[in-house]
Amino acid sequence: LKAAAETAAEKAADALGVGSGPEEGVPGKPAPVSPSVDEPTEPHGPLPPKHDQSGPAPMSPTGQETGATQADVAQGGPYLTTAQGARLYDSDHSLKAGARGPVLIQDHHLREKITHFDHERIPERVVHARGAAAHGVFRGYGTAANVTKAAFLANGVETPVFVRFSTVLGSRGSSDTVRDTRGFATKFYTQEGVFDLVGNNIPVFFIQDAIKFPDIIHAGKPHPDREIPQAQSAHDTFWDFVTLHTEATHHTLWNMSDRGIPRSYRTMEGFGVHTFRLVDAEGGTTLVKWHWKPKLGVHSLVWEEAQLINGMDPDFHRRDLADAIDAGAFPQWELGIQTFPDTPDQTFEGIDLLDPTKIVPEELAPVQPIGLMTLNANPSNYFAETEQVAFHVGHLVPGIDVTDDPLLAGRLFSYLDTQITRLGGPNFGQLPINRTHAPVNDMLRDGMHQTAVHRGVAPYRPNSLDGGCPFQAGVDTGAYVETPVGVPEASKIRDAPTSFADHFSQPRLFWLSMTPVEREHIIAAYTFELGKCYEQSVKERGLRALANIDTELCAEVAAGLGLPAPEATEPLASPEPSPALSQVGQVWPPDGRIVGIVAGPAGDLAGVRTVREAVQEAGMVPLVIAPAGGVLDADGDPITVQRSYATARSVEFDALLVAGAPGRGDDAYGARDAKAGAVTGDGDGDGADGAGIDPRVSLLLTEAFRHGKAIGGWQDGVAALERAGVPTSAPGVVTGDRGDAVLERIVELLGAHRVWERFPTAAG
Ligand code: HDE
Repeated sequence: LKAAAETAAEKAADALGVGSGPEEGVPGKPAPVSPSVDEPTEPHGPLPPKHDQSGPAPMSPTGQETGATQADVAQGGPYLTTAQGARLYDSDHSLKAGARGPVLIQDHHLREKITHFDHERIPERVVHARGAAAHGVFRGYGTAANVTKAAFLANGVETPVFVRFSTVLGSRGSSDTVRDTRGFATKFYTQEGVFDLVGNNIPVFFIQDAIKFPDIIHAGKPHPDREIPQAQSAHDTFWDFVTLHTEATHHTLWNMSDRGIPRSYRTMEGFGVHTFRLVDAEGGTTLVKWHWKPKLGVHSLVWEEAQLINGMDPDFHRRDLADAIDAGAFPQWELGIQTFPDTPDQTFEGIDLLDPTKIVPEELAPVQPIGLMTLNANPSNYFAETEQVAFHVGHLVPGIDVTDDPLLAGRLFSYLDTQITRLGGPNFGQLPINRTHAPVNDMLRDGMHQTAVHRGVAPYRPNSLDGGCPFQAGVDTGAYVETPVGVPEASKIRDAPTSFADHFSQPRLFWLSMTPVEREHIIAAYTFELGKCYEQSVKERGLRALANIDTELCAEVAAGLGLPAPEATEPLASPEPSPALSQVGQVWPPDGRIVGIVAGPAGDLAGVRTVREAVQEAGMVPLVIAPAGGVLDADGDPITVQRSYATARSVEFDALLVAGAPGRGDDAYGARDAKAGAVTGDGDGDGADGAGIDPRVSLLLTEAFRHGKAIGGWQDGVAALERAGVPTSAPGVVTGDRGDAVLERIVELLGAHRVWERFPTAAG
């Protein structure tokens, strides 16, 4: 058959006058333009895996060695086969009765290929559908040893982790930079079993009782009739619910703050939200709240930027995470705990620790670092890893226990339940990404997608036929050892504790802890979101909730909506502000920041080269922007252009430097623009064309200015900034004669993330 196919191919090749390789000669296929992009014709072994897969053989779910390596189980080998391993000689044509005849049902390969394809999708997560993930390692500091016996937290112990970040409301294909809460879920593959810390980037939740979860999610998701808007909270049903159900006020306020639009997954905090209970080796208990603190600081986008990115690059956060890891800029977070005595009332300084709408300010209970997480590898396959990973708040290890938070109780049920629908049965724990690294010896049997070949005859306890195996661990080494917490004598009741009725004191604490610029952003966000509602009654109720947070906040939003500001219905509390809640005022390392360098074919190219190297040395990413792609080549030492005027947009950069920006009509645009008779400059490419500046450069720079980004220019670049309409004497605009000196000041400015003095602006 192969010989016949080759002969036919050769004939066709002759007819087309192309080479005689079997693929080249397929009738109708045009001759390849360049040999470098031609489809290979010789079978060869699998390409080396992109990421190291040479690790130890995966264990079977029963803890037995499979003998396979990761590379074996991945796709590989020189020849295409069926699912059963039979080699295929043609996967491009279905079997027909004659070339123009009907397709035959006996074509097994056709049916297998199409049937498998038909079933490629699984239901997306009902919430947190869109996510991005990475592998990494967690290293314990040992500082939690006095409060928990969890082995992975001991000093120096390294534990593999897999982290999935997500938005909550949007579908799998929605945009990354929408205003929403972000999921921050970590799977620790500890030696004592899997521990999942399934948290968010906001420390409080909309509801206090799990029974309200379908309500808040139905309200936030697109309207059931038209299925719009996608991945948005700016619509009537969301605001209808959160203004009627005022325990949602605190979480909503965080969403309306800059926390709702993070700059990057790498610059988000993470929170376990609920209070958990840690158990030490003697059985002593401590209540804790989990915190992830990013080494790069907590940074956000501004709203206009977020909206632009949704169009320019809807994968912005996903790309940012993967690019950083590929480039070796491994993101890191410290895991920390706030600890509270495990008293019978489970409150701390008057704050109910079982109420998930409340935080404990860090000034009252400092976050104590207990370990460091580094994300150092991207997933090899999105579906197998990021889509199929199954987190569960109930995946606990010895030394970590839950509390009676009623929201947590509902989650303990929900996460297991949801995987059964999503992953098609109860054996999802056997999927490679979900497999524990501890030996498994359970008595769970059979079910859909069972891949274990269990041995033994007695999957029940007690038994004698399997020698009584397996045995139970003692309480000192077992997980799920209950802490004997007293349950108050009570009647069955559908109610909540009275402390849960306080819905406004902590939103006020958050508001009072914000700096003026952060408050401006919050006012703008409420004005936008309530302004997008159609129902007058919803807007008015929104204002009534704001009146109970702060008079100024309410008055400003009311003014923006053109409505009267209502009076507060509850006395305004006077809590001590918590500076730790603000994102402004601290200095952070510039690592991984993206610096755009606008340059033309003329001007100070030596300076561009020096600046580019200095940016790299400072741990940041330089991207050279020029009128067209290719290289800038002044004196035989070419500088690669990474972004052209057509592909550069300000939202990608944290700071911009300008060495020169030629005007339209300059040679640098190439023949196309010259032919189009574009506005001419003086044509010398020095960036000093009197005729003006390319509107795309002007947009690039003025947007960056509006968004509070550091901007610098030197030599010809100073004139270019002026022509673009950037006020060179404004805060955060640095000019000078030498690029390296300008860069030094830009790095200092990046430490504050943005030039906050430039706000408020229309972009807020
Ligand atoms: Fe979730 N949540 N949740 N949630 N949640 C899910 O589980 C649920 C809550 C969080 O990247 C689902 O596997 C209920 C709080 C994250 O795979 C589902 C309640 C917090 C993720 C579910 C909550 C979270 C989920 C959907 C109220 C922060 C994504 C798919 C009682 C502490 C995990 C899935 C990933 C996912 C239920 C509230 C965080 C349906 C019932 C509070 C980060 O089981």
